[in-house]
Amino acid sequence: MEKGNVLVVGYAGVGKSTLIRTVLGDEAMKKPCGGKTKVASDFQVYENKGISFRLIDTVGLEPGLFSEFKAVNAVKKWAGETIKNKDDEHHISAVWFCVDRFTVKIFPKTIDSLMKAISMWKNVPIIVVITQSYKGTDTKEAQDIVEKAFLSKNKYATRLTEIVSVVAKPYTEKEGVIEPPKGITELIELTNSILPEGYQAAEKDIARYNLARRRAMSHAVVSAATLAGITVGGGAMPIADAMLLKPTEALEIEAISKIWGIKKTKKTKEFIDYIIDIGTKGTAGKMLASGLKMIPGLNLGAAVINAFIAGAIVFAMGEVAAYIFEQIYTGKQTMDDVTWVKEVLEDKMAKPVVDKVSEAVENVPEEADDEELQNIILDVFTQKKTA
Ligand SMILES: Nc1nc2c(ncn2[C@@H]2O[C@H](COP(=O)(O)OP(=O)(O)OP(=O)(O)O)[C@@H](O)[C@H]2O)c(=O)[nH]1
Ligand SMILES: [Mg+2]
Repeated sequence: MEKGNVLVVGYAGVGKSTLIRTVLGDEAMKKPCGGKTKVASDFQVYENKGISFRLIDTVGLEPGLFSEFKAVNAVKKWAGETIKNKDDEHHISAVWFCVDRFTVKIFPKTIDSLMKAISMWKNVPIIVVITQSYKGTDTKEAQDIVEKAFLSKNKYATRLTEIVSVVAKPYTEKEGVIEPPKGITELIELTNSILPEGYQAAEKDIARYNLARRRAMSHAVVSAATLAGITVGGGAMPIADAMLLKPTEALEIEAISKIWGIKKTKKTKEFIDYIIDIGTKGTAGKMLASGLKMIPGLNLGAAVINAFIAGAIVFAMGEVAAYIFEQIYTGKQTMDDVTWVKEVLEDKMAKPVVDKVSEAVENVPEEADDEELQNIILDVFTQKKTA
């Protein structure tokens, strides 16, 4: 299948590589694809076979140096070679210009040099991506600044396709509130829609791809929450008191619900509370507690073990919540009937936690720090059973 190429540019540290990783997935980042051309260190080309465009990650420079945008010049060469060869594998179909909440302030001053840097691609549509658009940052103001800058010159105005605000990676606030990724599936749909016809993926393929992205973004939230759970568990006894993890789980599940487009209403709040209740003091929570207590030789006095168990519980709770929201998102289940939720929590949360903890607990190093515990948990839960 022919693919479009999207050139991703922006100043150093605004979040280009982080965004690309979330859009294409961890797997895609392991092996850049340069085609036949030797890829320069100033830029890398990545792809995921599930989506209709490649992303070209460039090394950002400090603001003010756009006229010497080395990486873009390297991409120019890469693209230019094949124009001569009449091969449009290296054709640039769109530009994502990334700015964050700091660099957006100088955007009006730098737009000329930006446009000059990409002047080789005259009619290529531009999407401005406002990265790291966390809660509390004035997204509207940032978008206005960008829009005004483009409207200031006629020849720029026609190039701006859209301004999209994103969070590419979960962002944990001081109070433990996790802000989930946002704007990613919209950016993917939008980019696909502006590719030349014939490159565009069908709607159902985009939907399938975005479903996988939502899963991956949920998983990223679960990883962040697991780390928070480990911290809580290191200072307390999660088996003796399942309620200790309730706040962490509530923040985790709320963040995941946003990824699946679950609106914040009274009904959804009750639904989330129900999940937490079943998983803590309800049937699944009880199964979990008694199962853990029966694991032979489990030293519940050790802080590292408690931290491990707490992390495992938060991990499994999050994965199950992601599964539950996916069922609702895809229309396979509803929030009206909740008996299925109870079963899912028993089968996919309580049982696996007991199994995995009994399987892995012996190998938890006594001096493991929180990050090590997090990695062990991610490993044991994502491992396929060998038996
Ligand atoms: N939590 C969170 N961190 C982010 C996000 N975007 C970027 N960051 C962080 O910001 C830092 C810079 O991000 P990069 O993706 O490396 O930025 P870049 O634009 O590729 O930078 P250069 O390659 O130097 O041009 C990293 O520490 C990222 O983890 C985001 O959406 N959420
Ligand atoms: Mg980078």
